[in-house]
Amino acid sequence: MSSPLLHVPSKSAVLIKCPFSGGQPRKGVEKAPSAMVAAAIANQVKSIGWEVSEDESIDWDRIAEIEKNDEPIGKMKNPNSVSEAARSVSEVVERVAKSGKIPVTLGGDHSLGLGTVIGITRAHPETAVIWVDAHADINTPDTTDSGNLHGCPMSFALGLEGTYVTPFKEWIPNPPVASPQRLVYIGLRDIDEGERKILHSHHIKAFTMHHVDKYGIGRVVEMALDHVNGNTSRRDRPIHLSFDVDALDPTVAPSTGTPVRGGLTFREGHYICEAIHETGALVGLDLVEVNPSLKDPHEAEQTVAIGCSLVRAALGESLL
Ligand SMILES: [Mn+2]
Repeated sequence: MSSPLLHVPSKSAVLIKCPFSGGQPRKGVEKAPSAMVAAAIANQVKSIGWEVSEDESIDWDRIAEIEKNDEPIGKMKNPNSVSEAARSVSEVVERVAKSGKIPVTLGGDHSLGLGTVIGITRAHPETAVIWVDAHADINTPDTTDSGNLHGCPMSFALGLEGTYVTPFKEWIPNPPVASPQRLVYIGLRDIDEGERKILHSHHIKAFTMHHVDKYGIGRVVEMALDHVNGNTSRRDRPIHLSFDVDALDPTVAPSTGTPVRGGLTFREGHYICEAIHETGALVGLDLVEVNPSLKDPHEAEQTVAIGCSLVRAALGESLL
Protein backbone atom coordinates (compact mmCIF):
# COMPACT_ATOMS: atom_id res chain seq x y z
CA MET A 1 0.00 0.00 0.00
CA SER A 2 1.44 3.37 -0.88
CA SER A 3 1.41 6.19 1.62
CA PRO A 4 0.23 9.75 0.97
CA LEU A 5 2.98 12.28 0.39
CA LEU A 6 2.85 15.17 2.85
CA HIS A 7 5.27 17.66 1.35
CA VAL A 8 5.51 16.96 -2.37
CA PRO A 9 2.57 17.15 -4.80
CA SER A 10 3.27 13.96 -6.73
CA LYS A 11 5.57 10.98 -6.94
CA SER A 12 8.36 12.65 -8.87
CA ALA A 13 12.06 12.03 -8.17
CA VAL A 14 15.17 13.56 -9.66
CA LEU A 15 18.40 11.55 -9.65
CA ILE A 16 21.49 13.68 -8.99
CA LYS A 17 24.55 11.64 -9.90
CA CYS A 18 27.65 12.83 -8.03
CA PRO A 19 30.86 11.15 -9.23
CA PHE A 20 32.96 12.69 -6.47
CA SER A 21 35.57 11.08 -4.20
CA GLY A 22 37.57 14.05 -2.87
CA GLY A 23 36.17 13.79 0.66
CA GLN A 24 38.20 10.62 1.27
CA PRO A 25 41.35 8.97 -0.06
CA ARG A 26 40.08 5.84 -1.83
CA LYS A 27 39.38 6.10 -5.54
CA GLY A 28 36.38 4.29 -6.97
CA VAL A 29 33.51 5.77 -4.99
CA GLU A 30 33.06 8.23 -7.87
CA LYS A 31 32.05 5.29 -10.04
CA ALA A 32 28.99 4.40 -7.96
CA PRO A 33 26.44 6.68 -9.66
CA SER A 34 27.14 5.26 -13.10
CA ALA A 35 27.15 1.73 -11.64
CA MET A 36 23.72 2.35 -10.09
CA VAL A 37 22.44 3.79 -13.35
CA ALA A 38 23.82 0.75 -15.20
CA ALA A 39 21.93 -1.38 -12.68
CA ALA A 40 18.79 0.42 -13.96
CA ILE A 41 17.96 2.38 -10.83
CA ALA A 42 15.81 4.81 -12.84
CA ASN A 43 13.63 2.04 -14.23
CA GLN A 44 13.47 0.37 -10.83
CA VAL A 45 12.08 3.56 -9.30
CA LYS A 46 9.69 4.04 -12.22
CA SER A 47 8.44 0.50 -11.69
CA ILE A 48 7.17 1.45 -8.23
CA GLY A 49 5.12 4.31 -9.60
CA TRP A 50 7.47 7.29 -9.72
CA GLU A 51 8.18 9.73 -12.45
CA VAL A 52 11.99 9.82 -12.66
CA SER A 53 14.33 12.29 -14.30
CA GLU A 54 18.02 13.08 -13.99
CA ASP A 55 19.64 16.44 -13.30
CA GLU A 56 22.96 16.72 -15.08
CA SER A 57 23.59 20.42 -14.58
CA ILE A 58 26.67 20.08 -12.36
CA ASP A 59 29.95 20.35 -14.24
CA TRP A 60 31.89 17.53 -12.57
CA ASP A 61 34.83 17.95 -14.97
CA ARG A 62 35.34 21.46 -13.59
CA ILE A 63 35.32 20.11 -10.04
CA ALA A 64 37.81 17.38 -11.02
CA GLU A 65 40.08 20.14 -12.36
CA ILE A 66 39.91 21.94 -9.00
CA GLU A 67 40.79 18.67 -7.24
CA LYS A 68 44.00 18.31 -9.27
CA ASN A 69 45.68 21.22 -7.50
CA ASP A 70 43.77 21.18 -4.26
CA GLU A 71 46.31 21.87 -1.50
CA PRO A 72 45.30 21.12 2.11
CA ILE A 73 44.18 24.00 4.30
CA GLY A 74 45.19 23.19 7.85
CA LYS A 75 44.26 19.54 8.25
CA MET A 76 41.49 19.68 5.61
CA LYS A 77 42.28 17.65 2.48
CA ASN A 78 40.87 18.71 -0.91
CA PRO A 79 39.06 21.66 0.69
CA ASN A 80 38.33 23.52 -2.53
CA SER A 81 36.93 20.63 -4.53
CA VAL A 82 34.90 19.34 -1.57
CA SER A 83 33.49 22.81 -1.00
CA GLU A 84 32.67 23.33 -4.66
CA ALA A 85 31.08 19.87 -5.02
CA ALA A 86 28.91 20.43 -1.94
CA ARG A 87 27.98 23.97 -2.99
CA SER A 88 26.93 22.75 -6.45
CA VAL A 89 24.90 19.90 -4.97
CA SER A 90 23.23 22.27 -2.50
CA GLU A 91 22.00 24.46 -5.34
CA VAL A 92 20.61 21.55 -7.37
CA VAL A 93 18.96 19.94 -4.33
CA GLU A 94 17.36 23.26 -3.37
CA ARG A 95 16.05 23.84 -6.90
CA VAL A 96 14.71 20.30 -7.30
CA ALA A 97 13.02 20.36 -3.89
CA LYS A 98 11.47 23.78 -4.53
CA SER A 99 10.02 22.41 -7.78
CA GLY A 100 8.05 19.91 -5.69
CA LYS A 101 10.18 16.89 -6.49
CA ILE A 102 12.33 14.62 -4.35
CA PRO A 103 16.08 14.96 -4.96
CA VAL A 104 17.82 11.56 -4.83
CA THR A 105 21.55 12.19 -4.54
CA LEU A 106 23.76 9.29 -5.58
CA GLY A 107 27.31 9.61 -4.23
CA GLY A 108 30.14 9.73 -4.28
CA ASP A 109 31.44 10.14 -0.77
CA HIS A 110 29.53 11.55 2.18
CA SER A 111 31.09 15.03 2.03
CA LEU A 112 28.26 15.60 -0.49
CA GLY A 113 25.88 15.41 2.47
CA LEU A 114 26.90 18.94 3.40
CA GLY A 115 25.36 20.08 0.14
CA THR A 116 22.22 17.97 0.36
CA VAL A 117 21.41 19.00 3.95
CA ILE A 118 21.86 22.70 3.22
CA GLY A 119 19.95 22.51 -0.07
CA ILE A 120 17.00 20.56 1.31
CA THR A 121 16.77 22.74 4.42
CA ARG A 122 16.66 25.88 2.28
CA ALA A 123 13.74 24.40 0.33
CA HIS A 124 11.93 22.91 3.35
CA PRO A 125 13.09 24.95 6.37
CA GLU A 126 11.89 22.60 9.12
CA THR A 127 13.51 19.50 7.67
CA ALA A 128 14.80 16.85 10.04
CA VAL A 129 17.90 14.92 9.03
CA ILE A 130 18.12 11.18 9.67
CA TRP A 131 21.77 10.24 9.15
CA VAL A 132 22.22 6.46 8.86
CA ASP A 133 25.91 5.67 9.16
CA ALA A 134 28.62 3.76 11.00
CA HIS A 135 30.24 7.15 11.63
CA ALA A 136 28.89 10.47 12.90
CA ASP A 137 30.62 12.53 10.19
CA ILE A 138 30.62 15.49 12.55
CA ASN A 139 34.31 16.27 12.99
CA THR A 140 35.30 19.90 12.57
CA PRO A 141 38.44 21.18 10.83
CA ASP A 142 39.96 21.27 14.33
CA THR A 143 38.88 17.85 15.63
CA THR A 144 39.51 15.76 12.49
CA ASP A 145 42.56 13.47 12.69
CA SER A 146 42.57 12.31 9.07
CA GLY A 147 41.57 15.58 7.43
CA ASN A 148 39.18 13.60 5.20
CA LEU A 149 36.18 15.85 4.79
CA HIS A 150 33.67 13.01 4.36
CA GLY A 151 34.02 12.79 8.14
CA CYS A 152 32.95 16.42 8.63
CA PRO A 153 29.80 17.35 6.65
CA MET A 154 27.39 17.61 9.58
CA SER A 155 29.63 19.98 11.53
CA PHE A 156 29.67 22.38 8.57
CA ALA A 157 25.92 22.03 8.00
CA LEU A 158 25.30 22.87 11.65
CA GLY A 159 27.79 25.75 11.63
CA LEU A 160 29.74 24.36 14.59
CA GLU A 161 32.72 26.24 16.00
CA GLY A 162 35.63 26.23 13.58
CA THR A 163 33.62 25.53 10.41
CA TYR A 164 33.28 29.06 9.02
CA VAL A 165 36.66 28.80 7.33
CA THR A 166 37.86 29.37 3.77
CA PRO A 167 36.57 28.20 1.33
CA PHE A 168 33.37 26.99 3.00
CA LYS A 169 32.53 30.31 4.62
CA GLU A 170 31.98 31.81 1.16
CA TRP A 171 28.71 29.92 0.80
CA ILE A 172 27.57 27.91 3.82
CA PRO A 173 24.70 29.73 5.54
CA ASN A 174 25.49 31.80 8.61
CA PRO A 175 23.45 31.44 10.76
CA PRO A 176 23.07 27.76 9.85
CA VAL A 177 19.83 26.41 8.38
CA ALA A 178 20.17 22.93 9.94
CA SER A 179 19.73 22.35 13.66
CA PRO A 180 21.16 19.84 16.15
CA GLN A 181 17.62 19.30 17.51
CA ARG A 182 16.46 18.17 14.06
CA LEU A 183 19.28 15.67 13.54
CA VAL A 184 19.24 12.04 14.54
CA TYR A 185 21.73 9.27 13.89
CA ILE A 186 21.09 5.56 13.45
CA GLY A 187 23.74 2.84 13.21
CA LEU A 188 26.78 4.53 14.75
CA ARG A 189 29.63 2.35 15.99
CA ASP A 190 32.87 4.21 15.20
CA ILE A 191 32.84 7.63 16.85
CA ASP A 192 35.95 9.78 17.32
CA GLU A 193 36.65 11.34 20.70
CA GLY A 194 36.10 14.87 19.39
CA GLU A 195 32.82 13.79 17.83
CA ARG A 196 31.65 12.22 21.10
CA LYS A 197 32.16 15.57 22.80
CA ILE A 198 30.26 17.37 20.05
CA LEU A 199 27.33 14.92 20.23
CA HIS A 200 27.11 15.40 24.00
CA SER A 201 27.61 19.16 24.12
CA HIS A 202 24.99 19.80 21.42
CA HIS A 203 22.56 17.18 22.82
CA ILE A 204 22.39 15.41 19.47
CA LYS A 205 20.26 12.29 19.45
CA ALA A 206 22.21 9.24 18.36
CA PHE A 207 21.09 5.62 18.20
CA THR A 208 24.20 3.48 18.06
CA MET A 209 24.29 -0.23 17.26
CA HIS A 210 24.02 -0.74 21.03
CA HIS A 211 20.56 0.83 20.89
CA VAL A 212 19.60 -1.22 17.84
CA ASP A 213 20.56 -4.36 19.77
CA LYS A 214 18.79 -3.20 22.92
CA TYR A 215 15.49 -1.94 21.50
CA GLY A 216 15.27 -3.49 18.05
CA ILE A 217 15.19 -1.47 14.87
CA GLY A 218 11.43 -0.88 15.00
CA ARG A 219 11.57 0.89 18.34
CA VAL A 220 14.73 2.80 17.37
CA VAL A 221 13.06 4.25 14.28
CA GLU A 222 9.96 5.13 16.33
CA MET A 223 12.14 6.97 18.87
CA ALA A 224 14.07 8.70 16.10
CA LEU A 225 10.84 9.92 14.49
CA ASP A 226 9.46 10.96 17.91
CA HIS A 227 12.60 12.97 18.54
CA VAL A 228 12.70 14.88 15.27
CA ASN A 229 8.98 15.59 15.59
CA GLY A 230 9.50 17.29 18.97
CA ASN A 231 8.65 14.19 21.00
CA THR A 232 5.08 14.19 19.80
CA SER A 233 3.18 11.48 17.95
CA ARG A 234 3.05 13.75 14.91
CA ARG A 235 4.89 12.47 11.88
CA ASP A 236 4.68 15.50 9.62
CA ARG A 237 8.06 17.18 9.84
CA PRO A 238 9.85 16.90 6.48
CA ILE A 239 12.60 14.27 6.55
CA HIS A 240 15.87 14.10 4.70
CA LEU A 241 17.37 10.60 4.82
CA SER A 242 21.12 10.50 4.31
CA PHE A 243 22.05 6.83 4.02
CA ASP A 244 25.73 5.85 4.08
CA VAL A 245 25.95 2.26 2.91
CA ASP A 246 28.67 1.66 5.54
CA ALA A 247 25.88 1.70 8.14
CA LEU A 248 25.20 -1.82 6.95
CA ASP A 249 27.38 -4.65 8.16
CA PRO A 250 30.35 -5.29 5.86
CA THR A 251 29.02 -8.81 5.22
CA VAL A 252 25.92 -7.16 3.70
CA ALA A 253 27.56 -4.20 1.91
CA PRO A 254 31.26 -5.06 1.57
CA SER A 255 32.32 -2.62 -1.14
CA THR A 256 32.67 0.63 0.80
CA GLY A 257 35.65 2.74 1.83
CA THR A 258 35.45 2.68 5.62
CA PRO A 259 33.73 -0.56 6.64
CA VAL A 260 33.16 -1.23 10.35
CA ARG A 261 32.03 -4.61 11.60
CA GLY A 262 28.93 -4.97 13.76
CA GLY A 263 26.55 -3.06 11.49
CA LEU A 264 22.93 -3.14 10.43
CA THR A 265 21.54 -6.27 8.83
CA PHE A 266 20.01 -6.24 5.36
CA ARG A 267 16.53 -6.08 6.84
CA GLU A 268 17.37 -3.44 9.48
CA GLY A 269 18.68 -1.14 6.75
CA HIS A 270 15.62 -1.67 4.61
CA TYR A 271 13.29 -1.30 7.57
CA ILE A 272 14.62 2.20 8.27
CA CYS A 273 13.87 3.20 4.67
CA GLU A 274 10.43 1.58 4.66
CA ALA A 275 9.41 3.17 7.95
CA ILE A 276 10.48 6.62 6.80
CA HIS A 277 8.55 6.14 3.57
CA GLU A 278 5.45 5.23 5.59
CA THR A 279 5.50 8.64 7.26
CA GLY A 280 4.93 10.26 3.85
CA ALA A 281 7.29 12.99 5.03
CA LEU A 282 10.39 12.16 2.98
CA VAL A 283 11.61 15.19 1.02
CA GLY A 284 15.18 14.21 0.15
CA LEU A 285 17.37 11.13 -0.03
CA ASP A 286 21.11 10.45 -0.28
CA LEU A 287 22.73 7.10 -1.01
CA VAL A 288 26.48 7.41 -0.60
CA GLU A 289 29.81 5.60 -0.13
CA VAL A 290 29.20 2.66 -2.46
CA ASN A 291 32.65 1.98 -3.92
CA PRO A 292 32.44 -0.54 -6.77
CA SER A 293 36.26 -0.72 -7.11
CA LEU A 294 37.26 -2.07 -3.72
CA LYS A 295 36.16 -5.66 -3.72
CA ASP A 296 35.82 -8.45 -6.22
CA PRO A 297 33.19 -7.92 -8.93
CA HIS A 298 30.62 -10.04 -7.13
CA GLU A 299 30.89 -8.07 -3.87
CA ALA A 300 30.86 -4.78 -5.76
CA GLU A 301 27.73 -5.85 -7.61
CA GLN A 302 26.13 -6.91 -4.34
CA THR A 303 26.83 -3.48 -2.82
CA VAL A 304 25.53 -1.58 -5.86
CA ALA A 305 22.38 -3.73 -5.81
CA ILE A 306 21.76 -3.03 -2.15
CA GLY A 307 22.19 0.70 -2.77
CA CYS A 308 19.47 0.54 -5.42
CA SER A 309 17.31 -1.56 -3.14
CA LEU A 310 17.54 0.95 -0.27
CA VAL A 311 16.51 3.76 -2.63
CA ARG A 312 13.47 1.75 -3.73
CA ALA A 313 12.55 1.00 -0.12
CA ALA A 314 12.73 4.69 0.82
CA LEU A 315 10.50 5.52 -2.15
CA GLY A 316 7.86 3.01 -1.22
CA GLU A 317 8.74 -0.45 -2.41
CA SER A 318 7.10 -2.79 0.05
CA LEU A 319 7.15 -6.50 0.63
CA LEU A 320 3.39 -6.89 0.06
MN1 LIG B 1 29.11 8.78 6.26
